[in-house]
Amino acid sequence: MTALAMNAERLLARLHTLGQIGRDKAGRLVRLAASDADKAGRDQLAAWMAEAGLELAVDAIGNMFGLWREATGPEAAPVLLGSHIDSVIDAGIYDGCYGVLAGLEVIQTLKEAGLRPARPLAVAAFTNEEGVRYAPDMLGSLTFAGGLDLAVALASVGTDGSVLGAELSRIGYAGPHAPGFLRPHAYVELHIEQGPVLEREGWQLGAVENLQGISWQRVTIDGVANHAGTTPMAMRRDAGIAAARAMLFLRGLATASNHPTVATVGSLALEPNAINVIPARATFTVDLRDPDEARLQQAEAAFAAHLAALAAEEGVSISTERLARFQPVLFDAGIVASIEAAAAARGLRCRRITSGAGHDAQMLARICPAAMIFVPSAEGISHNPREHTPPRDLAAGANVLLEVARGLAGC
Ligand code: HGY
Ligand code: MN
Ligand code: MN
Repeated sequence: MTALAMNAERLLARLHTLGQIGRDKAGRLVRLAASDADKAGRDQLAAWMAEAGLELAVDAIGNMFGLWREATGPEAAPVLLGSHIDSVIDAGIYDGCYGVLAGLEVIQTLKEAGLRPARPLAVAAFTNEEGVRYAPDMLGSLTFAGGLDLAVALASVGTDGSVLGAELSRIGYAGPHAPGFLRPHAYVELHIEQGPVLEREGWQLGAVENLQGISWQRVTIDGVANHAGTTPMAMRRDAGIAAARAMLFLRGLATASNHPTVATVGSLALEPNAINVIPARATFTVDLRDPDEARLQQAEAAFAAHLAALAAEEGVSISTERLARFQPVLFDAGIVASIEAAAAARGLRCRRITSGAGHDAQMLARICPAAMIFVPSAEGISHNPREHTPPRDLAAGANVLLEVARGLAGC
C-alpha cells in the first residue's frame, strides 16, 4: 500500500474551529450533551461531513454517523471510526473531538485519493460521552451497543432537570435511525491519553489494550441544620463533616493500596450552604476506578461499609444512588497488533497501555472488535483548558489511524 498521509492542516484547523464552538461568557469551553452549544458543534460537524461527501445518519439517541458506502454494497458492515464532541465544563479542545475529526479526515483522505475500499467506512460522534449533564457517561454508545434501553436513555434526567429525549428533539438531533442500525465490522478510536505515561516515558503513541472499570454513585447525607454558634460540637449532626470524612476515606482507600485504584469526588453541594448554619444535607458524587474488577468490587464494598459506620457515628442518614457501573474491557488483540505495526512502519515509538478514562470504544467492544490509539497529553493534563498535544503527535496519531483503517477496510 502506498504511504498515504492525511491532510494535517485541515485536521488541525477543524480542531481549532470546533474548539471555539460552545464557549461561555467567561470563555470556557462548555459543550454539554444536547445543549445549544452541543447543537452548534454538531451542526459544524454535519457541515464538514457533507463537505467530505459523506451521508449523514442520526439515530434516536442523537449519535451522528458520516457514512461512505458508495464503494461497496450498503449491506457490508462498515469500519467505524469516531469518538465524541460533547465536553466537560471548562474543557480542552482535544478530548473526543480529535478522534471524530481524525476519523473524518481519514475517510476524506481515502476518498480524495480515489481509493476503493472493500467495505464501507463511517465516522461517529456519540452522544453524552462525558456524562456531565446526563448519567451514565458513554450513554450514546452504550445505547447504540444495546447496553441501555432507548426509552430509559431518552428519559435520562440531567443535572439541570432537563430530559435528554426532549433536549435532543429541541436541538434537532433526535434521529430516525434505531440505535444499532448499523453493525460495525470493527471500531477504532483515536484519543488523547489524558494521562502522564506516554509523555513521561517518551512514547509517541499508545496501543490501548484494555480499559479500567468505572463505578459512579451519588451520595446524599442528611443531618440536622443548627446554629453554628450555639450548638455544642457533641450535639451536632453535621452532614458536611460526615461528607468530609467520607472523602478522606476514599482518598485513603485509593492511596493505601499500591494498586492503580483511583477515587474522585468531583461534585459536592452543602445545604442550606450558609456560613452560620450547620449543614443539613451534603450531596456528592463518587468516581471509583480500577483495571481489576474484583478490586473495584472490594473498593465499593469497603466504601459502603464505611458509610454505614459513619451514619452511626455522626448521627446522620446516608443514601446512595448508582449512576454508572462498567466492568474493565479488553480490546481486540488483532487490532492492537495492527496499531503497533502501523506505528512501527512509520518509525513511531509505541507502547501498549491501559486506558484510565472511559471511552465509547468500551461500549463498541460489546458488539464488534474494537481498540484505541492514544497520543501523548502534555503534562498529562485533560478535562482542563490547558489540555494540549503537539501538532506533530496529532498528525502521527491520525496517520496511524489511517493505516489501521485501510487495513480493516481493505484499501
Ligand atoms: O469519565 C471519563 O473517563 C470520560 O472522560 N467520560
Ligand atoms: Mn473523551
Ligand atoms: Mn473526557
